Amino acid sequence: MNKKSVDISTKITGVELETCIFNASGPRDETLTDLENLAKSKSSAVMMKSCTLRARRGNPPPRYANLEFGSINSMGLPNLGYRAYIKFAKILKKIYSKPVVASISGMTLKDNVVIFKAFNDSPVDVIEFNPGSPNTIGKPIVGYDTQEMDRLLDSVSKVCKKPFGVKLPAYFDLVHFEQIADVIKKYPVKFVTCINSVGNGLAIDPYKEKPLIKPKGGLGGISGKYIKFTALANVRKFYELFNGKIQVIGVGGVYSGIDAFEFILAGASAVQIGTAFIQKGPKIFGKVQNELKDFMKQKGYKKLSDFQGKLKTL
Ligand code: RRO
Repeated sequence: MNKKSVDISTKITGVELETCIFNASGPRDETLTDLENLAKSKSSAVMMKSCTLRARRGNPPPRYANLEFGSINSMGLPNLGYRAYIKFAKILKKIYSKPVVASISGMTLKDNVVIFKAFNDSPVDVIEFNPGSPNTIGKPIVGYDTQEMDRLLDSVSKVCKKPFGVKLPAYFDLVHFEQIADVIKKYPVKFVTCINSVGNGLAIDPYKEKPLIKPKGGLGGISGKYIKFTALANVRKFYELFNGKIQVIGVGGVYSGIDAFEFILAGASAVQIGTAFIQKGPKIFGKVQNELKDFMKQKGYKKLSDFQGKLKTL
């Protein structure tokens, strides 16, 4: 069996992806140049930066730092405003053949409704709703408030005509998985993406005796290898709770094909790459895809469904 005969294609909300590996919303996906670079890379979709009603400059720098095993950020949702991403999607769809995913992160319920409506008339294939950045100053993480999530999903479900999913923060308590899954199940949510960065970590430079990033006294979202195990647990729990009715996309600390394999084994239908894309550049997508194919080949697996969700018990 050569590598070609190993198929790592997938479908998200019925949209076909040549491989199950693409970029996470956030890193290097804010400008048209960024997005064209993603379209030219081996990322199997072009995921765009979370957008708001109006353009935002985000938090003051330094607002991102690489760490030994990942990163910390408090970008504060810098983006060009949703109209720019509708324009970019049109350009991308004209020139490149890849699925384009919009990420919507309105600051209020009303903003989200306006933005979702506007994307109905855009060529984006899928929408990932990001209701909870950990870094907007003065705002709690929405994903931790089930009532607010319910209100938001109710409103956007009523207006959205595209297939959409929800990007979730990390949960750490089994009761919280069940509570949020029960809310999500009420709506036509097609997938959840687990997980956003783990909010409000603090990285310190011991020599300067200062935090590494400036906003919020140094508190920011932790990503990369530090959060892989939390991400895997979140993928697994939601995979079990949704029973195949809602897909799960995994993200958090994917640097290798074996990382991706673990996410799919836990139940993910696709895997996104965030911090590793910042740190390694676009070559990370091909590297993870090739390593995943090699590992599957070693195991005698030919397609993702041979092992997806089939984590064994001890
Ligand atoms: O822009 C950000 O600060 C940001 C967002 Br919107 C998010 O969803 N997750 C994150 O770690 N940073």
